[in-house]
Amino acid sequence: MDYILKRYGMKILIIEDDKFYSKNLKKTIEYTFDFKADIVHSKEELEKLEIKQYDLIISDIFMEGYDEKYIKNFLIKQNIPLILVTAFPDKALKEELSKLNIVDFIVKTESNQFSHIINKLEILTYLKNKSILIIDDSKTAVLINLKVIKKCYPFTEILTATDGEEGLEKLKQNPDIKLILTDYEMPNMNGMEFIKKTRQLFDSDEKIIIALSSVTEKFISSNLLKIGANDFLHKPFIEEELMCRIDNNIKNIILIDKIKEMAFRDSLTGLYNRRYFFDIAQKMFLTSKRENKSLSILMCDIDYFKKINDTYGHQTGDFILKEVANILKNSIRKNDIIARYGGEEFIILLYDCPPKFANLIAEKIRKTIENIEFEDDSNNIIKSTISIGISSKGNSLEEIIQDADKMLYQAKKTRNKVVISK
Ligand code: GH3
Ligand code: MG
Ligand code: MG
Ligand code: MG
Repeated sequence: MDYILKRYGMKILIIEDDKFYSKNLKKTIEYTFDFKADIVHSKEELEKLEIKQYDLIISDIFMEGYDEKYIKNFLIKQNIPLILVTAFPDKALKEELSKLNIVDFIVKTESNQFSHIINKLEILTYLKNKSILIIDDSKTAVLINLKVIKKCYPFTEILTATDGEEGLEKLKQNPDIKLILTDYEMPNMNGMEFIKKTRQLFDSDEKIIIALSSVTEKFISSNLLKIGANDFLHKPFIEEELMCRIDNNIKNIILIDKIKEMAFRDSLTGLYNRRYFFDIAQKMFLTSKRENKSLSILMCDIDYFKKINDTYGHQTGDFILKEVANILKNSIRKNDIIARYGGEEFIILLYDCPPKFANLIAEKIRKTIENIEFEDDSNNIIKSTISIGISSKGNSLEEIIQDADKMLYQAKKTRNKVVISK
């Protein structure tokens, strides 16, 4: 779910003779992603360039003194993932190009001219550092799928399995798997069983399953979809159709992830919001009881924050909130959770952390904030402090939070202070 915050840098080369179009495409790509894009306008410029530095090429097919033969002879040999853009798609050209090692072939349209390219880049980026699992008992079928995926998703790792049992094993061992292509008829565990078992572990927005089968038996496709496949494709299929189905499913997941981000996170600080905190904190509380692990709650409140707003303005107030949020986030471990509890209040759950150790962490946070000088856009140097209440006592999460809140109230009597429940 963190992918939206973590864009991966890529270096892109745009080959395009239309100067206006290419300039706008470069701007749109660099604005949308954390990518760097360079442009070349001619074959001569291109051949002078160190092409190996690019991760991806987006190229027009027809340019002055440069045609599709050139693509075959020069661009393909570079072995860099290549997206072709053209205003004139025709069947012969498409068939010719489909034999070549090209990621995708995008049609330039009048309206929304970059949306197809941006969409494609978003999909490729999403699948970067993720894996695709292919499950099929037929070696030939695996090879066909492998070829399409290698070509169309060049930044994604591919895993294979020969039946549902092995597929399930691979799925458990590799948390990076995001998409699964599974055959239906297989020995040991067939596609239907595999999907059923997978859905007991993962929702359809966690792992995308596309079922593939040549079986003509009635209701197989609808049964596979009903048991939990996200999509179904009848074999044999054309390569481009498989790619389109994968793209569509990934596009849906990207949207769902964006909605989740909006629902779970505070937009100013990027931390979880209060509602989501309660969701996961409740689960962690129950786990801590079961595993007999200690758990501490820290209630943190910035001191005299209203004064910062009144003195330097609301914008500077926002800036301080973000900076403090970062300090807090960087002070905790991976298994801990932090959320924005209210205006200038933050809540932290320290998992498997006895009160004594929680006290050390809170003191460290308090000192860090006390010693830091924040500098805003108008070069004002601002100092701030924070008060923290800690508790591990209570029969429910709510009781612990209430107790931590009481301790915060105590701390607020002097401010810049940590008070722990005794
Ligand atoms: P104390 O030391 O007692 O905690 O005093 P305080 O001024 O920090 O606390 P108080 O509750 O009186 O004021 C909190 C202020 O935080 C008031 C509110 O306008 C401000 N605030 C809340 N949310 C935001 C925000 O998102 N951005 C900014 N800039 N200010 C915010
Ligand atoms: Mg089979
Ligand atoms: Mg407050
Ligand atoms: Mg305050």
